[in-house]
Amino acid sequence: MSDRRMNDTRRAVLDALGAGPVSGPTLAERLGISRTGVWKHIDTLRSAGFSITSTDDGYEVTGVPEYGALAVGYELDAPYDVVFAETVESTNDWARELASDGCSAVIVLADEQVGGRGRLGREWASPSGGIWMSILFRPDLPPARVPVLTLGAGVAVAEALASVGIDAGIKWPNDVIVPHEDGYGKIAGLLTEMEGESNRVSWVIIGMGVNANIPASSLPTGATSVQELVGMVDRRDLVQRIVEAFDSLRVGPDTVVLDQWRDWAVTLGEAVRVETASDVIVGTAVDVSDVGALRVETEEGLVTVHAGDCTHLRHRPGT
Ligand code: BT5
Repeated sequence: MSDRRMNDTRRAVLDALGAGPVSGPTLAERLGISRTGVWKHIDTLRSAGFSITSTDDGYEVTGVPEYGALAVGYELDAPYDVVFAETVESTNDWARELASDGCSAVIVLADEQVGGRGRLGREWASPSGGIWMSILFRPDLPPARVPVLTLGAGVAVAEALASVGIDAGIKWPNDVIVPHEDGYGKIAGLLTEMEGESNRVSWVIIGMGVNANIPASSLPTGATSVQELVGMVDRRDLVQRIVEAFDSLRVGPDTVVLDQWRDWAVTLGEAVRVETASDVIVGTAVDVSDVGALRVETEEGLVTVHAGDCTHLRHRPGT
């Protein structure tokens, strides 16, 4: 059996187990494999960290591994394959390789990145314990609408962080931050990459870096982490929440994404300074446009900014 078919069958075994206890013969019949084949898959899943007990009603999952491809894929309510490695250069780079191999709908995860990237080639610190994830998919969209996907990803991350008790907000365009009295800490960042032609995207990769189970002392100044704020979390649960929330936003109307983004945004209403490739814009951020651009009220009138680095003038990072 090819590795791919073997993996597909293993996932099918897990899917069947996720629905409740199921007997060996039923599994064998459903999946079109022998009873020895079922037993081998169960054995492999046990070696991968799943606790599977044999009850009178059949096999039952009683424990899931802490993290990894099978753990995240188990009971994930979104249509993605999951791949995982302990250490990679960058999950976005790995996702790009998968995209050039023709793959789609893949979640790429790593425990540690040694060449994590931010925007404009900046370094992204990615020690072990974080959520370093790239979601690869092929939406039927013009490139102009891709920035709205980034906003949706920010909403998904902020919502997931709220579920563990973190009061996060989104700083346009791609930072998830935790405001405090006289500044803010950056807890997550997003890096969206795409390939396509003027009217249609070929693939999109949304890179998400969430400082999860990492002490703030291992992160750059101005950064904070889940561990620092609320203690260690279940990364599997957090990843599943992020992916499920992101996926339901991305298949829905842009207006819903934009409205939810407005609810999470801490940039709107703030005095901001936005550095673009060619300009510096200072004023009050008043809204986002229907393609996710920031509208800034300046002394010269309303300016729409599509890309740039935004600083909130009242709250500076790490201060
Ligand atoms: C970002 O860039 O915020 C995008 C970060 C995306 C990281 C993910 S992890 C999975 C995927 N694979 C990758 O290789 N990347 C993506 P930007 O807005 O340019 O912010 C970068 C700046 O944030 C740096 O210059 C530092 O000042 C700061 N920084 C670096 N590492 C950080 C961290 N772990 N937490 C908070 N801030 C950090």
